[in-house]
Amino acid sequence: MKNKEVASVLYEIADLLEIQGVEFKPRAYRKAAQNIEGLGTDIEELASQNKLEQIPGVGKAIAGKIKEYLESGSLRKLEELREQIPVDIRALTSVEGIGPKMVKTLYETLGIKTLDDLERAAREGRIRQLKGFGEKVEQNILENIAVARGRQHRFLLGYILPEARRVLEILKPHVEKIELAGSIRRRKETIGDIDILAVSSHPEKVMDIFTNMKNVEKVLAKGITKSSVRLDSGIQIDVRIVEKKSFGSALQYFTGSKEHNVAMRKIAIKQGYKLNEYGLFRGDAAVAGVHEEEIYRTLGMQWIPPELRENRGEIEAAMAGNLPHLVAYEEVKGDLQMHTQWSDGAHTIEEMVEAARHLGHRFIAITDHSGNLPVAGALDEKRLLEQAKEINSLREKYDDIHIFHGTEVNILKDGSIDMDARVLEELDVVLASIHSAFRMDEKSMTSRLIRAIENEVVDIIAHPTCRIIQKREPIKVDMTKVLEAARDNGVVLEINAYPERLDLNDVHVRMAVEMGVKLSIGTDAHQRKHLQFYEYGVAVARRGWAEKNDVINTYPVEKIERLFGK
Ligand code: DGT
Ligand code: CA
Ligand code: CA
Ligand code: ZN
Repeated sequence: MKNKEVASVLYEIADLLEIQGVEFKPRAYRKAAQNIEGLGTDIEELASQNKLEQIPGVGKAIAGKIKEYLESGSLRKLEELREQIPVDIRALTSVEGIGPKMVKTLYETLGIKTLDDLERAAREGRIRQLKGFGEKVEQNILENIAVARGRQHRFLLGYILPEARRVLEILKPHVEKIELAGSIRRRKETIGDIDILAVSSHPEKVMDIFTNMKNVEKVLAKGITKSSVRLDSGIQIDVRIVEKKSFGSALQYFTGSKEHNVAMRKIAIKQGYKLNEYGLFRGDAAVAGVHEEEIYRTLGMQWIPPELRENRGEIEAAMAGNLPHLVAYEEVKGDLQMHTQWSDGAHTIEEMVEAARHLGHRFIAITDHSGNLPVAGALDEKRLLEQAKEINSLREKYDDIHIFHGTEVNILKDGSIDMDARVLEELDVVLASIHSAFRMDEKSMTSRLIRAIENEVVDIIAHPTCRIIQKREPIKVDMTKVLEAARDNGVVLEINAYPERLDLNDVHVRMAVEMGVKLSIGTDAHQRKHLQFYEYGVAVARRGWAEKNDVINTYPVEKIERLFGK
C-alpha cells in the first residue's frame, strides 16, 4: 500500500504552502493526508477505480495530484515548491516545537535548510539571537533534535504490527508453521526490524512470494533459509525458515530479548544442557526443540509469555512457579478514552459506538476535551450538558453497549482543574491530564499532579507522563509519590494506547501494579479506526506484569461505576 507515502507527500505540500503564507489550502491538504493515512483500503486500488474523491477531504484537485503521483512517481507541484523553498521540511518539522512558520524564519534569517544546519546554529548560539526565540527555545531545539534523530531507526509498534500481520497472511498458505519473533512478538513499544520464523517444505517458493510482495521497496538478501526485505514504509523484515524439529528453539532464540536469552543459556548450562537456536541438548542428543514450551518445561520453569522476556525477574518467577496471570487481550471489554466531533475527533458519538460494538466492546467512555484547552472545540459547560442529551438518547437505542459520559479536563500549572466541579460531578467519569507547561521541575510537577489526584472529581489521570515517543520527552515527575497519591485517593492511572503515547509505559505499570494502583486503558481515539489501538494498551499492561484485576477495563460496568463513586 502506498497510503503512507501519498500522505507524506500531501503533508509536505501542506507545510510548504504554509511557509509561503497560502491560506486554507494547507489545512485541506493535511485533512486529506490524515484521512488517507487512516484509510483501510489501498489508495492505488481506489485510484484505479476512479474513486479517489470518495475519500473525505479529497476533492478534484487533490485527487488529480494523487493520481499524478501514483502514475509518475513524482508531482510537479511539489517539485516547484521544493525549488522555491529548498529546505528539508520533513526533517525539520519532525523536531518537536518546530512548525512550518518557524522553518520559514530559520531559513530566511539563518539559511537553515537541514537538520545539521539547525543543530549547528543552535550549538553556536545563533538561534537565541532571533526575535521571539531566546535561550530556552534554543536549548529545547537542541534536545528535541537529538530525540528526532534517534527516531529514524525504530518504528512504532502500533503501526508496524498490522503490517507484520499482513505479511503473515500472505505467507500462511505456503508454510506449515509461521510466527512473529523478536521485539514485535514481545510487543515492545518500538520495533527495530520485524523477525518472522517459518517451517515450510518448499522454502524457495515462500521466499519468492516474500521478496515479491507488492510493498517491498528493496530486497536486501535472498536465500533459502533467510531473506530480508525493506518495505516502502522503511521497515526491514527478516524471514527465516527452519527445520520443524528446531522450530520451538528457534522461536525461543529469535524472540529474545538478548538479555533473556543470555540468562536462559546460563541456566541451561548450570543444569548440564546446551541451549541454542537448534534445540536444547544434553551432549549431542536433542531433548527439546519442536515446541517452545518444552524448553522452558525441561529447564524446570513455567512457559514465559513473550511480553515478559526482558530479564527483569521473569526467569526467577517462572522457576518458582510464580509468574503473574497476565491480563489477556480478550479480557479487555471496553475503552475509557475517546474523542468525537464534539471536540477534536473525526466521527460522531454514534459512529464511535457502532465501531466499538463491532470490536465487541461492552462499554466505552466518550471523553471529549472540555475547559480552556487550546484544542479545537473544547466543550464548555453548556455544550457538555447538550452532549449528555445526545448520549442519553443513544443509550436508549443501544442496549448491548454501555456509554459512559466523561470528559478530559486540563490540569493547570498549579494542579487545579479548568472546569467547574459541579458540572463535572454530573458526569460518569472525569479524566484529567496535562496539556500545557510540560517543562516544570520535578518537584513542582509532582505537586501539580498530586493536587489533581487529590481533587474529588478526578477519576483517572490520562497519559500521566505526557511523552510522545521519539518526539517529546516525558514530564519530570516522582512516579513513586504520584502512585502513592493515586493509591491513597483511589484514582486510576491510564495506559494510553495510542501508538505514539503508550503512557504509562511498561516500567511504570509494573510499579503501579506492585503498589496496588488500578489502571485503565484508553485509546484516545480521534477517529473510529483508532479504537483498534486498545490492543497496544493491553500489551503495555502485560509487559508491566498486570493481571486482570489490575486493569479496570476487565470489570463489569457496575463495578466500574462503583469505582468512580456513581
Ligand atoms: P529490535 O529488532 O531492535 O526491535 O529488537 P529484537 O529483539 O527483535 O532484536 P533483533 O532483531 O536484533 O534480533 C531478534 C532476536 O534474536 C533477539 O531478540 C534475540 C536474538 N538474538 C539476536 N542476536 C543475538 C545475540 O547476539 N545473542 C543472543 N543471545 N540472541 C540474539
Ligand atoms: Ca527485530
Ligand atoms: Ca532481525
Ligand atoms: Zn489528552
